[in-house]
Amino acid sequence: MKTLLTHIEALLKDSSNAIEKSDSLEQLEQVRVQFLGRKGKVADLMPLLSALSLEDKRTAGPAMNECKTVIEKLFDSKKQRLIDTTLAAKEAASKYFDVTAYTARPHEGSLHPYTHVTKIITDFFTQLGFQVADGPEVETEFYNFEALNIPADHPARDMQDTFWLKIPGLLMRTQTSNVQIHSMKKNTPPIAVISTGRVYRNEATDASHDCQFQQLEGMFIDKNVSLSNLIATMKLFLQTLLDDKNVKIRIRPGFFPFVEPGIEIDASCPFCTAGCSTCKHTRWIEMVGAGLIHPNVLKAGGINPEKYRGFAFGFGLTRLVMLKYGISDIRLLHSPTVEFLKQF
Ligand code: FA5
Repeated sequence: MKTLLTHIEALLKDSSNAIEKSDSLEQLEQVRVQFLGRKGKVADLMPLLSALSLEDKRTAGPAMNECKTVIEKLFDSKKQRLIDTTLAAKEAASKYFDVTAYTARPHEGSLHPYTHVTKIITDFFTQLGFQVADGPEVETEFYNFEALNIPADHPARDMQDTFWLKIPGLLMRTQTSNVQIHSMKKNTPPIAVISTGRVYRNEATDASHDCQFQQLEGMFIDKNVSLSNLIATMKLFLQTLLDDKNVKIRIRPGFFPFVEPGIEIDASCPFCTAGCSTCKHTRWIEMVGAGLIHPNVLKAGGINPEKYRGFAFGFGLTRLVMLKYGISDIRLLHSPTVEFLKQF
C-alpha cells in the first residue's frame, strides 16, 4: 500500500513537470498518451491496486482516481493555455499584415526562340555593315524562280514544291532568295543585305520538316567579291552563332541554279568530340547553301555582271534555332504550348 502511494506521488510530480514543459499541442498530446493512455503510466499502477487487500483498496482506490483527475486537469489547463498563445501569435501577425504589399502579378511573357536567334543574327551582320531587308511572302513567279535562274521547265522547281495562289503567277515564296532580286532592283552596289522570314513548301510535316519554316538569306555585291570573302564571313558567323571560337567549317560542292560555283558549308559539331545524335555521329552538321551569284541573276536584278560580283547564302533559320536550343521537334516552334515557350 505504501509503495503504491509513493508511486502515485511520483507520478503526479513527473506528469506535472512533463505537462508544464510541453510547448506545443503535439508535444502535449504525446505526454497525455504517456501518462493517461491505455498503456500509460497510470494504467501501469492498476496491477498494484488489484493486489491490495480490500481495506487498503478503500484508501488507495480514491487516491488513484484523484491522481488521474489531477493529471487530466493539468492537461486541460495546459492545452487551453497553448491554444490561447497560438491564437494570440496569429492575431499579432495579422494585425500588421499590409494588404497593399502583395499584388497579383501579371503573367510574364518571354521572347520566342526565333526572336532570340534573329537578334543574334542581325547584331552580327549589321556590325559587318549589312543592312536588314524584307521581302513579300506572297510573291510572283518571277522573283521566286525566273529571276533566280529557275525557268518554268527547270528541274530545280521540283526541289521546292510550291503553294500556288488562285491568282495566276502568284505563289507563297519557297525561299528568302526572292529578297536578293528585290534588293538589287532597289539599290546600287555595293549592296550588303540580310533577310529573315517565313517560307512555304508543299511538303509533309515531320519532326524536322514543315510546310512553313524560316530562312536566313544574305547577299553581298561589289567589285572583286570572292569565294574567300564568303567562306570567311560564314566561318565567323557560325563561330558567333554557336558561341564557339573553335568551330571549323568544311566546304562541299552544292547545286543551286542562282549561284556559280555553288557550295554547301558544314560546321564541326559544337556538341561533341566523338559524334552524337545531333551530328548523326559524323562530327559535321550541314549548315548553309551558298555561292557566287550567277551572272544571269545579277542581270535580272539590273546589275552589270561584267562590273560586279557577289556572294549569296541561305540558311534554314528554323534549323539554326533547333540546333542552338536543342529543340527536337520543328512543330513546337509554332505551337502555342506554354510549357515549351516559357523556357526561353
Ligand atoms: C534554298 O532554299 C536556297 N535558297 C538557299 C541558298 C541561298 C543557296 C543563297 C545558295 C545561295 P534549300 O532548299 O536547300 O536552299 O533550303 C535551305 C535550308 O532550308 C535547308 O538547308 C534546310 O535547313 C531548310 N529547309 C528546307 N526544307 C525544309 C523544311 N521542309 N522544313 C524545315 N526546314 C527546311
